[in-house]
Amino acid sequence: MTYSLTLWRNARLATLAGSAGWGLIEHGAILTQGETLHWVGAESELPAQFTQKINVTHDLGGALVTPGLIDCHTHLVYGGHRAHEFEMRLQGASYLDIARAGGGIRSTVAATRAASDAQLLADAGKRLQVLMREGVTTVEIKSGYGLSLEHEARSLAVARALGRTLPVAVRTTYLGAHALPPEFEGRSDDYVDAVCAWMPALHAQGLVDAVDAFCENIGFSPAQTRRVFEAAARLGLPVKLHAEQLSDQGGAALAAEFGALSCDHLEHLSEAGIAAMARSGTVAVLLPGAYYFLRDTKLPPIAALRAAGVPMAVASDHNPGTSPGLSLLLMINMACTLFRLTPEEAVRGVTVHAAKALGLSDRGQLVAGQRADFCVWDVAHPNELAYWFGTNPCKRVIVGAQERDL
Ligand code: DI6
Ligand code: FE
Repeated sequence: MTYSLTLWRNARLATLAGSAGWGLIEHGAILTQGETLHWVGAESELPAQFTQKINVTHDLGGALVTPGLIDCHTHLVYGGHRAHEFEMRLQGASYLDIARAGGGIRSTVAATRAASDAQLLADAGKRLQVLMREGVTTVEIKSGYGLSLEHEARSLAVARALGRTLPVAVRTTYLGAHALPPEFEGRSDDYVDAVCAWMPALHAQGLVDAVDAFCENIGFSPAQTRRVFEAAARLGLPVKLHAEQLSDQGGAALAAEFGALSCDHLEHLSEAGIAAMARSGTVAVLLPGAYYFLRDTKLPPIAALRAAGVPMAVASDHNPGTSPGLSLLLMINMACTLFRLTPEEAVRGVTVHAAKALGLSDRGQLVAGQRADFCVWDVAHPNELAYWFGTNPCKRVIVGAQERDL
């Protein structure tokens, strides 16, 4: 026997194989080898040559199995919180007013810089474990609350440490161009120079999988964003963008020009932006948590994105200012209720399309050759993942073919 296999049998599989449909397989089974899916199909069709190689068998009791969930846009590493700003907004202050008055992202930057490494790691770890209990097996974590070389490196290192110490895959994104730190007040072009200058050092330390920016009137201009993208391109790093969240800056078209993995938020996305994203194969990452928490009324152009064939992902955007939630399942529900995605689109949005938004082709579907990351659910049909909210039907999570504690 040259290799051994593990059998996970007696399941209803929602494979999400192919480009549409749930890919349902009744009385399904999965064979894993090492960390990989070796074979996926109906149990009755299990190839005979594999059966003698099976050394462990798990009975999943007829439960629904989906690919592991992927949260492709989070800001999990930060100090403090902003509950007081939430109260101010409830009394009529706007997110923009608070940001312009020096609150907002800047107040979290101060709290992040003041926090110890151990505190940042402990707080982010606690948050990540909440996401994991709902079936998240891959998570993207952005920096962007450090805004100096030292503190951006620290935030990214905390994200990497989480990936080493918890049974979850972590992808890091350098978001130095998130806000202007106070020491650069009135010198935003100098700050963009610094963001670009820090990038090679962060990359050399293995801290950066992708580069992001906040292209917005309270963030960075398209010209400044372009310079950040050029620096990323020089290092061969993929880019993504916080684009057209509060206004249309033409950020999506700019990102598409750089072959961006994703453009995220997109409430104010134009027709031209959609066309550019369709041409470059850029994923639209929808963030209903931020839309909800800001009580936004401008919907992202879902029907036009769908018509243009732009893949849509859904993510938590967890951050202390605009989306303090830690439930990807709730985001699936909100993507349907608020943005009118179908349940299948929303679930594809946290699996196949979320993987694509991270540039990962080895996960997101239950297909032979992909990573053996999957969830076992206490529901009968995958459309229920979009239907129930405020409850967690996740029963078991398997990462790299290893069952992890919930
Ligand atoms: N857009 C967002 O929604 C978050 N960052 C961004 O660029 C908000 C971050 C915050 O308010 O702390
Ligand atoms: Fe964000």
